[in-house]
Amino acid sequence: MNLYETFTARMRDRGDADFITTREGRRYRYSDARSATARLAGALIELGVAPGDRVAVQVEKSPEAILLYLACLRVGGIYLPLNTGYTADEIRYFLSDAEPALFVCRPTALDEAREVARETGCPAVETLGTDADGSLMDTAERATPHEAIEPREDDDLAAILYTSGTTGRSKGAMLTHRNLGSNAETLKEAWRFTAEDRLIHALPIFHTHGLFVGCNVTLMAGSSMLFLPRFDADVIFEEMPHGTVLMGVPTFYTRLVQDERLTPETTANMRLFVSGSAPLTAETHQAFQARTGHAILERYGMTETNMNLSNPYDGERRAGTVGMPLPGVEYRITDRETHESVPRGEIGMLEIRGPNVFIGYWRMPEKTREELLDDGFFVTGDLAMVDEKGYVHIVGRDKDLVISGGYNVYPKEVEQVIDELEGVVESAVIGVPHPDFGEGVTAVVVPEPDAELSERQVLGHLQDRLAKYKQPKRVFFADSLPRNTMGKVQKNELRKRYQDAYR
Ligand code: MLC
Ligand code: AMP
Repeated sequence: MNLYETFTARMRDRGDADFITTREGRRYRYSDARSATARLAGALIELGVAPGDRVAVQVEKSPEAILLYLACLRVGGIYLPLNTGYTADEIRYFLSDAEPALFVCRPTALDEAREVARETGCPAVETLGTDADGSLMDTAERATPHEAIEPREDDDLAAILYTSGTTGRSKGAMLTHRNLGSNAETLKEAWRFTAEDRLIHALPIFHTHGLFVGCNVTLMAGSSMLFLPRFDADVIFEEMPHGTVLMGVPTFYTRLVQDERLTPETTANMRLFVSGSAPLTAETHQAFQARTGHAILERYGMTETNMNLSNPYDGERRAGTVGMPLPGVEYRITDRETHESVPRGEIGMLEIRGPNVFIGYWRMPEKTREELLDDGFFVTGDLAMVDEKGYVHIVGRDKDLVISGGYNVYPKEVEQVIDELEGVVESAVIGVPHPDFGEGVTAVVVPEPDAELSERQVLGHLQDRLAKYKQPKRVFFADSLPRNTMGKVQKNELRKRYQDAYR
């Protein structure tokens, strides 16, 4: 069934209730959202989007961007959101790989977007601004509203989300209507979402966390969301008395606990704080609880799988753990080579199976086979162990990945760009403890003997090539990189060497 059809039932029930509001006084009731979505669906059809077509979207956060996502579902399109931090170089790859029928960009980026679209053969480019403006909105205004909902099978694609790969090439995770619908329904129940809830939404809406966890759960429950352009502690404190739930990456919580305004009184109206996308330290969990009486609910997910494990709503939320499998989700902790389960309490590879697990990487059958096993389990690349009470601990990663402020950065991708710079022999990119972002992207560069390379030059070279969050916070120089007997760079050694870089 088309996921939009499931949402429509909620929209009908909720009629005049708020769906999305903003601090600037913008307001979409559920009934407004339905009609705006029909107009946007009419525009998509007029622009040539047919069922199964990809719609690539790189726009700033706005209520209309969510309506566009819904309109895309409605016409049977495949929504492809892109981080606003991606550079033209990065976008070129996504468009050439996904071959969208339409690219929706920011009004200020139109010239660049047209150029990239021309190079990659994308037939249509429209704009969407943050004030219900842009050419897409103009087209929607004129278009005949499209009231029908395109029939879809459970396994038809609803979205493709790109996630960087260890080889440096991003992979498009193919998510179906069933994947998104089942997870939203499960989370609504598990976290007790109701029509009374008001989510303070401060995450970006181009990744799983802000888009699917935040918005799909809201839609499933018929709740409302306050849409904030970004995380800003001052605004969060102003809004908590009017909100009930906050979803954030650990950086949200480390910033909040440093703020003296965090008290039982300022959080009294809130019923739930959820954390995910990166590890929340036990210290932050405990400090938050001591200051507010609220135990943050930590959960674990991935682009490929939506949400898998969650601490309980009722019962102990154990600091430093990601809880237990959500209903319908299975996990096992295995030996990396054999995929046999390891004895309880031992560390192994975390594998996940369930209706939430994606169906593969877009046009990458081999990559898909490596990570999605024949028996349906997905190999996450995360190392885990289960404790005596059945709570799962994520203890490390078997993949070369840095998570900075909840954004994934694959070192390989950054290293490849650094290595192109003249005077560089080779480089290694690592994550080391960072007080704000959890891990700080850090580069270690080996220059040619007579090259005069500076940190500034290396960063300057990356400036227009990689999104800001992927750029190293520091660049160090070394005569050589430590290697094991197989010739592999020993990143553990480097992480130890630079562990105090941000302290
Ligand atoms: C911003 N900067 C970052 C950064 N965010 N650098 C590294 N890592 C980040 N995450 C840059 C800015 O460009 C700026 O550079 C400088 O760092 C300081 O910025 P800031 O003003 O302090 O950042 P802010 O806007 O407050 O953003 C920080 C943040 C944000 C943590 C609030 O990054 C954020 O909202 N992250 C959420 C990511 C997310 O949604 N992840 C979910 C993925 S889905 P300069 O030089 O210009 O000053 C997923 C699955 C799952 O993982 O399980 O959920
Ligand atoms: P992404 O590919 O952006 O979806 O990021 C998924 C990765 O984020 C997972 O594979 C984990 O490494 C990490 N992650 C998500 N939630 C948690 C969590 N609660 N604790 C530790 N790591 C997490």
